[in-house]
Amino acid sequence: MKNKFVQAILVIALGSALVTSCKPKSSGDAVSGDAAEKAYVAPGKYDEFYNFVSGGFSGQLSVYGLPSGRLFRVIPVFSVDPEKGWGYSEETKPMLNTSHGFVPWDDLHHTEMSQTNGEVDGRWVFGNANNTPRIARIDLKTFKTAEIIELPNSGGNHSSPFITENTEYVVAGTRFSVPADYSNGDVPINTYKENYKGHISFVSVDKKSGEMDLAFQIVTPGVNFDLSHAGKGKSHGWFFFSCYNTEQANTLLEVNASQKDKDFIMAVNWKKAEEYIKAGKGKKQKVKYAHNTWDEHTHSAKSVMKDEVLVLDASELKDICYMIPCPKSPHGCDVDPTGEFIVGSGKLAALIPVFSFDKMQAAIKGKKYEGDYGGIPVIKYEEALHGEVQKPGLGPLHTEFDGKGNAYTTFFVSSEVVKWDIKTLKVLDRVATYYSVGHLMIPGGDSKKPFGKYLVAYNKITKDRYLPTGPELAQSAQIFDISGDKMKLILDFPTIGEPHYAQAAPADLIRNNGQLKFYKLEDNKHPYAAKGEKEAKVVREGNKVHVYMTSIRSHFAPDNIEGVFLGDEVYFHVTNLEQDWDVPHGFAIKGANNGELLIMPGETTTLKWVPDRVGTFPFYCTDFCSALHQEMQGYIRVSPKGSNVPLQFSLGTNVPATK
Ligand code: RUQ
Ligand code: CUA
Repeated sequence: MKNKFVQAILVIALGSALVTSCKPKSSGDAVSGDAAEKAYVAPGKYDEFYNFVSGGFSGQLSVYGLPSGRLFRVIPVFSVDPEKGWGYSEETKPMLNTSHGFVPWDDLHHTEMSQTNGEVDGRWVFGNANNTPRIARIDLKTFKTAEIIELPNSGGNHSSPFITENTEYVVAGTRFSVPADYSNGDVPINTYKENYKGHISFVSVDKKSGEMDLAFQIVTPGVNFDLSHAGKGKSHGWFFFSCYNTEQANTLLEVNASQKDKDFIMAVNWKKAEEYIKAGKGKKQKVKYAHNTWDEHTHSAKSVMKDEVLVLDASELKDICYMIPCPKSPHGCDVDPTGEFIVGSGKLAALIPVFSFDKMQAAIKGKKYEGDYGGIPVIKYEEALHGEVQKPGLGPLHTEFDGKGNAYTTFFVSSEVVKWDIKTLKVLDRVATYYSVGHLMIPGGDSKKPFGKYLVAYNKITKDRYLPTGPELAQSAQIFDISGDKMKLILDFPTIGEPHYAQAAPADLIRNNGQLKFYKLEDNKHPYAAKGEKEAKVVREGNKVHVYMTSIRSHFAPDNIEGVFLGDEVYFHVTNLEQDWDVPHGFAIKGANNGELLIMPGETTTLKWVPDRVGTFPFYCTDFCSALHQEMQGYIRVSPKGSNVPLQFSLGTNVPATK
């Protein structure tokens, strides 16, 4: 064992010398003459692909065009967003509700698009919240977060949100094993081995509506689940999770969780798990988690607290989980388009193991085990192994596929992307990234049908690549043309937040898939909607004042309001009466400490305003909507409590003056 480790270090040292010596001095050297042309999308022309890129610690998702790298939109997911009023309007606040209360900001790592028959179908993108474990579904008809479900029994929801080939499930594995929510968590930390458990969650997705439901969880020994991918084709029905810290350390993991030569990839037979659930083998456990849904008709979110989950025990039901040894602290866990090959990227390994689904099945049949891990059978390494990619680079993290038999793996330490042949395991090409690449993405590159053509590397460090911006520098993406034998760098562009995983789909698949242009006013079921200026009014209920307001180019109705008193809570329910594409109105009122609103055509959105002083306060539209946008304004008068100013409102006429 020792010898092997020394050998590995030698390989690493040698590899690193090789890699650094052949790194080009600057990007200029690496870009070929026709690169600019390949990434050039002429003004007024559309990109070929939509690219959905995780914002990491920004909690958001950004939408770029490929190959231009142009940024189209940032979608708030696990975040409030002042650009969209998300998390500021009364209607959107429940989307960010959790069993811990309102969480305005989380860490979104991975994105995954919905699939049909293993192919990207352009309906939804899913994203994970790492910190307070949640999964979000973003609707690609509206580019809006439509649903968020919290995951109990989890911590650091990292191996998520990966999906099965017909989007039957979106799956999540806990990064931190913790005492289950349904057990006593008040235990000494050094009792990790006895008391800490892993849970992986299977969240079902309704075929039509996309609505998610926590179908069941599987409890496993305490380890860190890192990443995962579903089987496809022949391996449909299985899910693969990389795990590290199989040492079960609870302190100084950088040393203590790097002891073993091999950790595991856990293979889960989820079809079998489904059978056990049907047979009533799931235990109902008391937990607490939020399920938040957005309603397109009320233009409002609702948050429901759930209190139960079905849990299957992997150590009791011997044929749902199997461990495959995998060197060494594996991170990425990627399945090739045929579903036969499973690639484990050991962060500390000097090779990449590639496992064979067929061999793994034969090993299970023949019981070729080397014992068990916490009651889960451990398949012998060689019995599941297709082969190893030798000397690929340093610090492999993630792998994607081009659908032509090639795999592309990122190397964080040696800062490169390496192309290799899945069958022969021969390295075919390598290209430097600037710098320290994490994830990579090929459009459809984790599906059955990759679109190939481009590869995007998402880099953690940019150092000298852009104009500096103080202590924090831009993160970046780099686009490579992979249509030929050699990868060619064609463009760099900065990203928002820290990019982790990304997805991409042909533009037409999303653009021509019933994308919404505006909300139909007649379908608006918001309880405070005013669907025409005649319905505009102001209603007092105790100390609550509800303003049913409309906006249309270029005025609000009403635009003069009197009879509001100090101590009142004022709710501006603003309905945008426009029925045309790309005509939002905004709403802002002086002193509001809850941000502003942006209201889409046909939508009703509410800003809560609690005046803190007597006086007259202007409000105005914040979105440049017409030539008379600057005229789109109004006033509200706030009088002392108990004053005799009657409640009045108007537009275009003067209400009788009250002193
Ligand atoms: S993890 S590098 Cu969440 Cu690889 Cu991003
Ligand atoms: Cu409405 Cu500017």
